[in-house]
Amino acid sequence: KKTPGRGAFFIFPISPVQLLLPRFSIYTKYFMVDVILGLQWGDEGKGKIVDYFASKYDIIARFQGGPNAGHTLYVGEENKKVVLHQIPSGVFHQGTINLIGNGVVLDPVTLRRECETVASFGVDVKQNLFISERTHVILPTHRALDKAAEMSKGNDKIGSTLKGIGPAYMDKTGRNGLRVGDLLHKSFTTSYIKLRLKHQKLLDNYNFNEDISAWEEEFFDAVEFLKTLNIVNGEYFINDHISQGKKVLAEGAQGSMLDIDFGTFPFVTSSNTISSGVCNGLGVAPQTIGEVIGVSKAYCTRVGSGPFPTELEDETGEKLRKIGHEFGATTGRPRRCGWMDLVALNYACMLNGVTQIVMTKADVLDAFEELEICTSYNVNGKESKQVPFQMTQCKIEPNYQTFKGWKMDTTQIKLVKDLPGEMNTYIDFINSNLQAKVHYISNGPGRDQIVKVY
Ligand code: 2SA
Ligand code: MG
Repeated sequence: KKTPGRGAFFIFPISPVQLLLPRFSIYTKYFMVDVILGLQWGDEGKGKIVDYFASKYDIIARFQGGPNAGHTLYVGEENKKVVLHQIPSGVFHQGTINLIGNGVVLDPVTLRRECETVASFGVDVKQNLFISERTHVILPTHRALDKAAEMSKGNDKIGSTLKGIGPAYMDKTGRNGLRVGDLLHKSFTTSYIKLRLKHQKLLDNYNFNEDISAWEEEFFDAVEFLKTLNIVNGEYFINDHISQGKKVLAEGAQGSMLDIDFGTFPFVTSSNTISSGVCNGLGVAPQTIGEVIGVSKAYCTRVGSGPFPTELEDETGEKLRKIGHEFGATTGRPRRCGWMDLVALNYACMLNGVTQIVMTKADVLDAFEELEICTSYNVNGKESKQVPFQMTQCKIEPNYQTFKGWKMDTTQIKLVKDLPGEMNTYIDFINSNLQAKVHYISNGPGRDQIVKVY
């Protein structure tokens, strides 16, 4: 399989280091893992981009997040829409291995449902899906706790997807959680009851008294199903494949601005969404990481609460939402919309070590007379090009540069030379103000609607 090169060496079919070092030695581990991740607040269109690149890779692996993700793909001749939450987006590619890594939190109920969906397209998950035994399991009480915690926060709620993500990661770092490997043990029911009791006390504190027995019944059925899948030691599994010269694509979920450490805390998700999360979430060493492909929309969206400096709470925002079909793929919630934010994007490029950018939904801007790009913030009245520590407690006003819209349908364009001049100006400006360059432009949801810039 072809190996995309690294950074400035994109013209080489494989990276120079790999040319110099013998394959099938331990050195093949260099640059064997490329990463695709979101540079904004999620929903950048990562699913389509992973699907686009998937055939170049042997393994597609999820390294963080859980059923809060919603990766939309269009499958088969009829372009049927499928939204994946737990299964990596390479699942429809024949011969590709899909790995759910240890950094993920896994809801057996969602997984089972999704396995049934992909099976209806003729995909045999017993052949191409592998799950790390170290992956933490989302229990019904985690979902209940997520709901109870959000309800207790009132107006300060995070706007979580209510999938139990936060509580499951809390049990991981709190050293209480149950892992997929534990499901196979006789003692699982005892451990489950013990943890459930702990959760019940917390739920009582929240005065949460919804009956979750139906969720539990579904959960235990799904656990039986999960036990029939390929449960592996993920870190040996992936490293063995890497040392056999296999290429891995790590698929990020959510986005860099939702990272637990660097996002707009506390309005973030509970995992490391940035490229460093790949090492922890799969058990691969830093020098295995090659290309870091950052996906960014040509504008910005955010679902859930929290700071969003370039948000447009007006007709223009409404127009972006309508044309861009900006509604959550998991929860159906309307997404907040706004202009491209170079301060946040540069921050994400820095944190991830992005080597190429894919700009998605460029065609959504086709209908706009004028476009704005945020080039700096006024933070409490002082101009800054940095993302501040506490975005919620300071006044942030974006400074914009205005661009002329291209006002034409770009959805059928295949070659960079056919892009409208105004779009080139828009992209050139972004390129000259970012630490990474736009290598691809996605101009529609279809598999073939992508223009290679470099
Ligand atoms: P959580 O559920 O604890 O991870 O929520 C915490 C915050 O993270 C945001 N979040 C997301 N933002 C965008 N897209 C996500 N996935 C779905 C999608 C979301 C949906 O693809 O559309 O359908 O609503 C995602 N997952 C988590 C969330 O909004 C909170 O702000
Ligand atoms: Mg999404």
